[in-house]
Amino acid sequence: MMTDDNEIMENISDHSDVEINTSSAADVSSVDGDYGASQIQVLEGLEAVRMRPGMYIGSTSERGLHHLVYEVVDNSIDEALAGYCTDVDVVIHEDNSITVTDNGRGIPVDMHESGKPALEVVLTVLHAGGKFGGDGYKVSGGLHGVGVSVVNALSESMEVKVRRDGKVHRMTFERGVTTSSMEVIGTTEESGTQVHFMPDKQIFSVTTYSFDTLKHRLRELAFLNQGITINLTDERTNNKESFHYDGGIRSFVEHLNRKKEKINDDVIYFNGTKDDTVVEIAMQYNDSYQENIYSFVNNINTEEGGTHLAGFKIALTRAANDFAKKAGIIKNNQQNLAGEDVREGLTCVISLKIREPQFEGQTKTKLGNSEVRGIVDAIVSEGLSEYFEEHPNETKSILEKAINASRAREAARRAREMTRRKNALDLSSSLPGKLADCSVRDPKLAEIYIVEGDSAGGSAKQGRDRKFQAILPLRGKILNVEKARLDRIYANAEICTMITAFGNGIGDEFDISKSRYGKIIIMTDADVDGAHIRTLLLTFLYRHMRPLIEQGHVFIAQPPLYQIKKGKKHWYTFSDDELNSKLDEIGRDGISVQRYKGLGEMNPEQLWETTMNPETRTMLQVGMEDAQEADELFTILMGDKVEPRRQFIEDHAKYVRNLDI
Ligand code: 0RA
Repeated sequence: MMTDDNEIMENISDHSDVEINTSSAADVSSVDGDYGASQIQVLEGLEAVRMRPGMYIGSTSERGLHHLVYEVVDNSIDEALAGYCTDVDVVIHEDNSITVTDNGRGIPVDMHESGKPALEVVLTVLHAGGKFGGDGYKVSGGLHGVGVSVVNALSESMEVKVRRDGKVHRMTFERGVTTSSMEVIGTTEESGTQVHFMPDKQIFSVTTYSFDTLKHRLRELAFLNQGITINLTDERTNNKESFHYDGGIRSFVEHLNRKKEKINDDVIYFNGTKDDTVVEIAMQYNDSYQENIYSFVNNINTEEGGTHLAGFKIALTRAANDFAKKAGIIKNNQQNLAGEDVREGLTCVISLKIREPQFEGQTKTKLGNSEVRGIVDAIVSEGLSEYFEEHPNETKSILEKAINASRAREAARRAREMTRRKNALDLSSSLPGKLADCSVRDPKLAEIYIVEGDSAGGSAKQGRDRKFQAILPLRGKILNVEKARLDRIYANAEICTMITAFGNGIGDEFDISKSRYGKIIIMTDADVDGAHIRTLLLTFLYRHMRPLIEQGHVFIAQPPLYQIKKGKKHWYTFSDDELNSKLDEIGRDGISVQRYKGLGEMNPEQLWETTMNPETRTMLQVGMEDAQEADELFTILMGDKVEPRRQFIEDHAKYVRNLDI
């Protein structure tokens, strides 16, 4: 381990000069040693972390496991923000332990008033980190706000090496308890901290690190902290990534838009500081109809928005209208552009560094500081009006797009009103005629099958349990909403049918409490056309009824591919592999195998038995772990290639077997 660690250390400290001091008498105090009062208190502190790890790192599953790495890296980023650190290395070792190395100042090693080295206090006392630091911007202590001592408490073993004051210091721990006190193991001219830890298998239900998960967050951190270099190495696979962006969040926006057709070629960027609040904004329009705004406060993704986002939106809408009027692009008697018009096709990253963030909301990712709204508003107003003045061509394209969006919004409103009026006049048509509804009215119990084609619809209607299963057959392919604005969406019969059947409305009017069904189950043929229709449906749900997916209401039915018959017995299999292994289990004599080409080939009983009966069916539940990636994928998905689509559905849906048992 020593050699490995030093090698890593050397990667970032070019002239390191480590002397291993083999003669130093290591003062190893074991767990069984005697404690002073303060030591007992320390143990109690970290014991609390081990008793209720979820309270400190959110969860003990995959998320929490990865959070350990972020917690350490956040401390390195703090050093970078304070101007002392340029490089951070993260290594996933073969045994799924982690090493984080930085070239910051190093955790302080001088004696603390408690008579222990500061290093030991930082690693063994909850929330001790802050006591030693200056008063700069801090990102550590962010979302869960816990510090490296929590990582220590939740690690089977931890080894920390600190280069500071000309020496290399070392300390080791097990489950938060000191196993060897601080010793000097060499001299150095560099500074920095290296933490090696093995997550505790007694605590975590998952102990395998995901390269992609770490990669995603570390890349994001490199975008958000311009100039820093973050290296990620996976020794299990020899995978390596290095992130360094001189463009900071400008590069972030370029990255997010890399697969899109741009409206303004160069990313719009401005920044400003007021009352210690540092604001940075990068934005670029693309030709899609989606709005993608990511906001961060002290590197934390404020998914629930907050005052900074509100300030940005107000300023953008106002600046766009002011300029459009001044330039005569909209006349004084014409309606103003709405916020959503000006945000159509916008990709934007807002990043704030602030001294005392107040996080609110369900997931504590909503910024509450009220003074921030005005600060962001002022900086955006000034930055944008300057940009508009200086870039007339780009501004013209951006405003033209907003005006088109505004026209489409008007047309959609008229279409919506027409639909409403029609429904009000003709009560019998308030639910679509093609819908075979269920009798139960409790949405928790009710489910709706969206079925491809009238013939499969017929089998499903006969095979279902009409008490709680509704069937809605769709004819042909639905509109690709990725390439359409709301006005065209409202004009599409298949989509209107679904909107009415689901009961929620769409877009801004979407209301999850109006759901008529607790489960929306997409049932299409197991062929290319079926996959396409399924993707179109998922795209529609993702773009316009996202909470249904986020809250786990959307499922994909899994009809079998084969029926195997032998005498009076029969079996179903869902893949070629399963077919072959089944045939190896039961033998191939006197066997007949039927391959289903479509749902329509199954009779109602078979469809019920294999695909619809909650006791026996298998379904995929559609989940959205990461909005950024999902958005990108939905863009890719609507291309012409079938394979990435299939892969997407496999990656983003998890199997749920016999759901209701
Ligand atoms: C306490 C105080 C200071 C820095 C750190 C902790 C620190 C912790 C970690 C964890 C990983 N890398 C780290 N780098 C620094 C402030 C140091 C000072 O004021 O000199």
